[in-house]
Amino acid sequence: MSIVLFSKTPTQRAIALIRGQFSAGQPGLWYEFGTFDGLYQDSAGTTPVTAVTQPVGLMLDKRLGLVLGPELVTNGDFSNGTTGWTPDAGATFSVSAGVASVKGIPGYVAQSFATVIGKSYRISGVLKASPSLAAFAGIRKSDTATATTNTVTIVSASNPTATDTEGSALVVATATTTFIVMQSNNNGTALFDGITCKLFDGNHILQATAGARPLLQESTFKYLTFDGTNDGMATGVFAAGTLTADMDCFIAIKRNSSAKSVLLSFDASHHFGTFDSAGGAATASNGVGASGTYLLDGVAVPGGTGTTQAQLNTALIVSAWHVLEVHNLDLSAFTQLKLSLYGAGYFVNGNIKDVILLPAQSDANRSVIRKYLGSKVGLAL
Ligand SMILES: [Ca+2]
Ligand SMILES: [Ca+2]
Repeated sequence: MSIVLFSKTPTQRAIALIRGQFSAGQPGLWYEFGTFDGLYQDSAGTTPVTAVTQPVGLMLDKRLGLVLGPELVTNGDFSNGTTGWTPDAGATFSVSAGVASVKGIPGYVAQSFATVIGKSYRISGVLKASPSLAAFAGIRKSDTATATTNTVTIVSASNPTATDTEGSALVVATATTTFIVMQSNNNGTALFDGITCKLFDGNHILQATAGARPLLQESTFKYLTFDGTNDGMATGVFAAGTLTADMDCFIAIKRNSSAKSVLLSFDASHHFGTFDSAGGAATASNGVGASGTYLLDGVAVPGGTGTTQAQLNTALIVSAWHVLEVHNLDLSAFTQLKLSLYGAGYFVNGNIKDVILLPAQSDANRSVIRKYLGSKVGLAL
């Protein structure tokens, strides 16, 4: 009998450290793409990324472990008849053999539950093969029982007669009460089953416009390429204070041109990671507290707490990978985080690898995270 002791590699130790910093649900985000895991071509999370050169419409925040929460829908499998579901005045609603039937001109049958604005939820459902034609039938997320506000279609068809169709989408809650609505138009009878909704917590980041999605590329390692024209992504809107007043951000980046750009922003007056050769005395962090300090590959960028856009531009040499750090950011006023979406003239022309935003760390921890990101882009830091 022998005992084998496994010692962790530096990468394993770094991943364990990062996970540990989020183990109690701490604020921040962690976009990590050593694999295709957590990347989707569309913004609803329907089509996974399966090859390099594909667009990335949704990138999941891995900081909370990508764990689904408990089921929020009552009787979504209709095993308990019509329990939990409420038809509007125009709907004929019944359940038979565990399948819901909705008819109307139009008819709506809804269920609501509490949600947190800005948090992401995974909603799925099946539009069953149905007995009669309908101009539209589907399952939708909405802020109202008749699907009038902030509506997202999970699955739908115009003539749902032939086959079962399953739909699934990641949606961001836009109200404290969210409705799931089964709808059938034009007096068609539509059949539904298997409706579920679970919290999928994290600051997932997305781009709804196909032409503005970064592309996944690979050269030794995987990274995202932003075209400098319109590519960028944004999280859902969350409450101020969700991100806190003392945070550190780590990004591996390789610029493909010296064009001015903004890495991360909330609005015109709240941004950081801003580099611009003509930026003069304008600070590289704007509206995010006075104490943010920049390091590049572990070396302080000149300017101290007042690093300017021109100083950051000079430090971030084009066509080379760097690990950029910003320490002690005050992000408490942010209600959204945009990656390369500050606006016209400021899109990132370059490659971005992992992004980690977390509560401010000790210098020892910062060193571990820096070396980890560096190792992923071929830098020995
Ligand atoms: Ca059923
Ligand atoms: Ca583009």
